[in-house]
Amino acid sequence: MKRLLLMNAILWLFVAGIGAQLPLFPTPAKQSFQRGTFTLGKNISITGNGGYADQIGKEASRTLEEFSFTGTPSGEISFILDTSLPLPAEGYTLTITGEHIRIEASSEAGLFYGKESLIQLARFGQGSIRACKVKDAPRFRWRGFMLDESRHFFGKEKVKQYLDIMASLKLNTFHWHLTDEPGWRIEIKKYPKLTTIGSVGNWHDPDAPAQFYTQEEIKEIVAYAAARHITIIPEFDMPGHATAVCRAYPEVSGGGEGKWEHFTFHPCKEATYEFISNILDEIAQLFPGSYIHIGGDEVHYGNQSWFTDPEIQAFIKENDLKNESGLEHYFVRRACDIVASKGKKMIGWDEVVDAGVSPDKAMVMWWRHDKPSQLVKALENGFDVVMTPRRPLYADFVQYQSHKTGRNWNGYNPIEDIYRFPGPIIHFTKNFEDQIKGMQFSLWTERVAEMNRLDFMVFPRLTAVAESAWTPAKSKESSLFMRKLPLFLEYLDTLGIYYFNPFQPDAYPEPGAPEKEDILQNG
Ligand code: TNX
Repeated sequence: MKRLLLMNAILWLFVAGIGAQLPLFPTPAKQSFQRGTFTLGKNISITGNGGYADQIGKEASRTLEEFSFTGTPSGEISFILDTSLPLPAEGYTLTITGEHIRIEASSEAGLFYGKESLIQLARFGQGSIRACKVKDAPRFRWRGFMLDESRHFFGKEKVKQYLDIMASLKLNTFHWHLTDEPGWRIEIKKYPKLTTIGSVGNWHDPDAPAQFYTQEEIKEIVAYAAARHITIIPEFDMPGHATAVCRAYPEVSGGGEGKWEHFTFHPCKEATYEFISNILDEIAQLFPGSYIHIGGDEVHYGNQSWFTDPEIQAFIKENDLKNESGLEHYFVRRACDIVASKGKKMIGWDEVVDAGVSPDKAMVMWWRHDKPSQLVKALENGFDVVMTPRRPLYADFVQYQSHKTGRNWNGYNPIEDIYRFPGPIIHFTKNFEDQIKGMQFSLWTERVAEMNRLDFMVFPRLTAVAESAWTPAKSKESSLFMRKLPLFLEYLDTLGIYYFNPFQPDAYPEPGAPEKEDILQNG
């Protein structure tokens, strides 16, 4: 209660002066004010020009009803979908006068985003919207968020809530990290032990009861995302980070040592590739998007037995693979071909740049911020790239100097650094702009066990990610963004999200923080 009152007081101060800008997150490419105000109210007339435009009109109507504005509407709202309009993919225009609101787009996604902008203007304007013109389209095609549910599992309701907020922020890609050392999180009919054995445990407790998504739940979530123009990219991490799988089916395990026991797939057995292919058959069916992420990262953590196993060593010689890295690359090429055989394109972490896969069949996620050379190499080799460098785009890094739990690498990831991105590294991408597909905020959950800690690491930094991914550099201005941010924080309050408040950094305790510091430094 106290928190709410305080927030309201702060809000009042800010609403009074968010400046000459619309309360939109992300900031649109172009906005201008006109004379007049549109008043929303009961039984407002909303029309569409048929098909999807009618459907979107109904969705808008439902949401506006929920706001229960009591005034008399000053005019009507129309949604127009017209493929001949000269608007870019996902773009829209929004024209608001005292008498009408018109939203136009040449694509369904564009019309949807026009509707999301209208809803924000209505919500933050509390029923009255200044007359304005918005012409909007995204800077990047891939605007993503990744959630690791292997280390800790959060479940369907939380994922749906995040998909709702992502849609509001015009983020369009949810990368779902469903497999890793502690747990396998997706039902595969052909291999039931993946869930009866592989789903048991989490990062903190190897005996935690099995948690996973059934195929029915996956379908439900995929459809929920699709209705919000969000594509879900599943990740099945291999040949490393495969511990949960190998625990369930030791016959495909390639060993590992100590803490990293069973970390890798066996890279030489045909049975391994058959097993992976069968799993990918089911995954490809469940996820209609054109990409499947196969990981490919950090194999060296647990491939010790590759160096000593006589069968593996003989395989390296017979196939002229030179050494264990050559073998790793062979594995990635095989995985890439399997993914291609399912009619999909592979995505891999930036290690796969060295594997010799064709850029026609694979896309790269650049994550090692300390190796910009790997980004450049990916681009020079013709790969499309999504940028999610640890700094500033890993959400498991702390966001404030006094925070005690999370990662740090010669610094941390405050919201300001995310807002500036990709400014500081953009010179590396010069002349390769077409290959930069976008960016992603990635949340690894080794140190995220509770829901409120999850929220705290994601919000409000995700609003800055959305702005960096959507808004053209010339329309971004961090001081203006920070001035309107309290409005979004108030919205998060209504959703019960426990966010970090950059305006009162010490006011709310960091959730899940142990007595003693748990910071992973530079590693
Ligand atoms: C590196 S990023 C990993 C993850 C960890 C993360 C922690 C990547 C491709 N691998 O397995 O969870 O760091 O920040």
